[in-house]
Amino acid sequence: MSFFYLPKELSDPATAKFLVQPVPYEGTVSFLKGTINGPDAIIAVSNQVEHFDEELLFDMTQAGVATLPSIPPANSPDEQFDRIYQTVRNRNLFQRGRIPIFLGGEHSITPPLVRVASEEYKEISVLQFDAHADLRDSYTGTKFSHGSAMRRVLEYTPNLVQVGIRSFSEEEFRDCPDRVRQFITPVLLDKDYSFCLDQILHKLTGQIYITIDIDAFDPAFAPGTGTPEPGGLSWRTVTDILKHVCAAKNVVGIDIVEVAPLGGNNVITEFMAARLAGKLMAYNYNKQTNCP
Ligand SMILES: [Mn+2]
Repeated sequence: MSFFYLPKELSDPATAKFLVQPVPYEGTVSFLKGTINGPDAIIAVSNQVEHFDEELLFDMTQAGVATLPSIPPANSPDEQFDRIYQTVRNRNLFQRGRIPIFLGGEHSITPPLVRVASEEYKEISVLQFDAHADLRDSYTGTKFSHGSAMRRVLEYTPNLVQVGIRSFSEEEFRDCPDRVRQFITPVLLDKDYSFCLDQILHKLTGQIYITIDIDAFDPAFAPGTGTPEPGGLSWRTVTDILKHVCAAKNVVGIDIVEVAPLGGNNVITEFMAARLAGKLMAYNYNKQTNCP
């Protein structure tokens, strides 16, 4: 199945601007399972998402959207890291002029992706949307845990901007005081949105990688995730930030992680993830903040 169920001429990996790469994985999940089913569920509902962007008023699939074969889950967290790193390098997914969109899977898929991006592009920044800081040095016995994802990312770039954070441990607070001070929390966004937006744009370098943990959203909007945290972001806040960031920066890669489908008729979370992928295509294909 291909994202948006597009015809061959619009979904050719040789020419498409956007490369959708499924990464089903839940090797280190600490609470509710299901992220291994995330990519298939997101692609399954993508058939119901309009290609015509309602803000920018054009069809984002004109640029081409290819869907690549899944990276199969490995047996251990360190094998998984190597497998993602090698596959993404071999498939040359971080090519200039093209944007890979990785669908997770748990958040531990992000560090090997940022590693490849940091080798391809100098001075990249990472923009993270998440409820959790993910800055523990290790979690549940592995350095490659979803709870350590951003701590590993810092090994490839010091430029990390964290938005939506509302849950972190004493260790994360103590060991990373500078970064804790830089959290763009949901409360801060409510209080002074334009200040937050300026801070985000100011702290990011020109080339950015975007990682979106679906639990950054309020669980009312995204209930299908492993560790739902109250007090989260809204669709309109996240998409407005993304619209400004994509207009001002060069986005080199994107991941959307931690979607754990609830099953049955509740497709809210995977539908939002599919819609978010489409929005990111639109914002990166046609860069503008002033919409008609
Ligand atoms: Mn999270």
